[in-house]
Amino acid sequence: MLSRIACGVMCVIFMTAAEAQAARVTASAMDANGNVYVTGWRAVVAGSQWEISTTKYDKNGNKVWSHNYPNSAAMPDAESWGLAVDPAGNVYVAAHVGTATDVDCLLIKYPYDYMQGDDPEWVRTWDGGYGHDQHWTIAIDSDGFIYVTGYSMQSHEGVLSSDIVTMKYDGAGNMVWGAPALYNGPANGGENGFAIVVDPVTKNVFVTGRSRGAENSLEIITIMYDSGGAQKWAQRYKGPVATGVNGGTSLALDEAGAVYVTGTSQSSTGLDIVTLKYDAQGHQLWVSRYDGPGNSNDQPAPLAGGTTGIYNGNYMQNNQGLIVATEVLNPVPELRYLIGRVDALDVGRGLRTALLAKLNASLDSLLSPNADVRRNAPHVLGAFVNQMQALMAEGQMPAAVGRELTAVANQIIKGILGIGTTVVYVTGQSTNAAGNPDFVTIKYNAADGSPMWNLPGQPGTTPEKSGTPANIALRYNGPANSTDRSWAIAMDGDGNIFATGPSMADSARSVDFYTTKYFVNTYQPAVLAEARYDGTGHGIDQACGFAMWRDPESGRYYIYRDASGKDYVVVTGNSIGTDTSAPSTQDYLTIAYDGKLAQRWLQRYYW
Ligand SMILES: [Ca+2]
Ligand SMILES: [Ca+2]
Ligand SMILES: [Ca+2]
Ligand SMILES: [Ca+2]
Repeated sequence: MLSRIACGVMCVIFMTAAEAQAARVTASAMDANGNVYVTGWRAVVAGSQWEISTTKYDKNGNKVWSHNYPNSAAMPDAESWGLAVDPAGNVYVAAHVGTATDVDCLLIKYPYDYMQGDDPEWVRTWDGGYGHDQHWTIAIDSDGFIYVTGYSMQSHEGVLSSDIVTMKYDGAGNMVWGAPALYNGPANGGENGFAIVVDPVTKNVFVTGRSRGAENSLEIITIMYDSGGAQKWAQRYKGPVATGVNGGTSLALDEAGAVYVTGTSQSSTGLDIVTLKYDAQGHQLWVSRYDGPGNSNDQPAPLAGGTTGIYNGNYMQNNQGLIVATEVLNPVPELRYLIGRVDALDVGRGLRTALLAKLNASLDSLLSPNADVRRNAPHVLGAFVNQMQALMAEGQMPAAVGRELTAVANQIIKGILGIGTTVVYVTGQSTNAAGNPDFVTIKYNAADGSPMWNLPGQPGTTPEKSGTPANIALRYNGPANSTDRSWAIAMDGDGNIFATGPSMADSARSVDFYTTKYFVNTYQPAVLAEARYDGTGHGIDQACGFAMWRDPESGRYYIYRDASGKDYVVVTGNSIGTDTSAPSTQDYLTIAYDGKLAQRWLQRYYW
């Protein structure tokens, strides 16, 4: 048996036989020289034996090496789920290996100078002693320590259920914490760790995932361990439905050590995308829910809704659904945007004229060639803020409008002064008014969780409804008005955002890779470039994530940019090739695009 999400004794999700024949890309990364590493797993014998396959390409797309593990009939169940490269170029693959009744956590190290035909430098397995144990994902720090999380079956009061299991290894393969950290929830039910990050300064470790709650709900669980593996806090979020399905899927840290989590959360009308902020001490600072225009299912990437019938975990690259960044707003175009908003306000003409006079005076100051005049721009804009607040206090300005426009003006003032704002980007899929899922990307202010975009009248949205303004999100509904799912988000060195995932094209080519680039540091974001890829078999082609480079200082992941300034937007996923006989129904596909999403190279890996 293969590829399960254990969520306790009550639910274990298994793949269908048809899926079991296929291969899956599950993780990828890039090193400091632009080399690309891709891992996944494939059927050796259709339906009964699988092995892990990991490949290195150089930045021009030439295959450097490939290694399969273990190709053993005695251990027929081997699947990888995470890949990370340390600053020295050593490559680690997080996985599981075993039999239908007992798989164990597996970690493989390929050294930086690994050559085709070599054995891995080391292989470590860990057996919790009660059946299935597996790593879902991996993180790395600048000192070369490796962190993995996943689940481990454990015995609680004589009943077996899964706990979150988190481990720290050094580069020599020693388990640093002595024993893995296990988290068991209050219900002695099923727990899963889906994403992990490490604070680059404190080396505190953050894990998010899913945990069974007291009312049989599935809840978002977020845990912090210190650098020695001691659990410092664990916070749960169960959402508005008592027995709801919730799960954390991605997380990231800001420079103050606060942690942001995105996940799936059930509401009375389906699933919502939920984003949470906790400070470093574990206090929940805000929660922001997104319910799309279809008022139905909305989920961040990757999907973790195992009990809802829309589980797509086999296609995921873990922890690619959320980005935290610090940005400085460009004040001139944003001030023009604010002028347009105020000009459209339904207030008295005299009042509108007075507000616009302050904004236009501020814009004139900003554009002045005289430095002394330019310095006056924030003060004039401050007078606008003061007048807005007075109008709100007097009841002459609707509070929601006044608050939003005041927030915009304050952001522009920060932009003029060169002060950065920490923001959060979340991507996923969201049901539109026609009832099918679209790509969705949302930007929040990290200070309070308020949305930062305004996109009225975009295709696929409905008028603003209570709770979620429809116009806060960038959406993409593909040409078939069918299924489009954003499964990963990435940022380049200029702060532009990329999203990728599967998108339905038409009946002749089915689902394609769809990748898009957005200009985002603005109140009205725009599409900069798009790319669609149909495989050679013209079947289902599913992009599952980006191969990204980890900045060793910040610990954050970015689109790779080489020394000459060229971007490498590398997308990996699964694609139907021309050989459709089992077990080779699907190929690994890796595409490298340039910064304009023109294809640099493409590698199809099949057997
Ligand atoms: Ca085991
Ligand atoms: Ca919803
Ligand atoms: Ca759609
Ligand atoms: Ca296709």
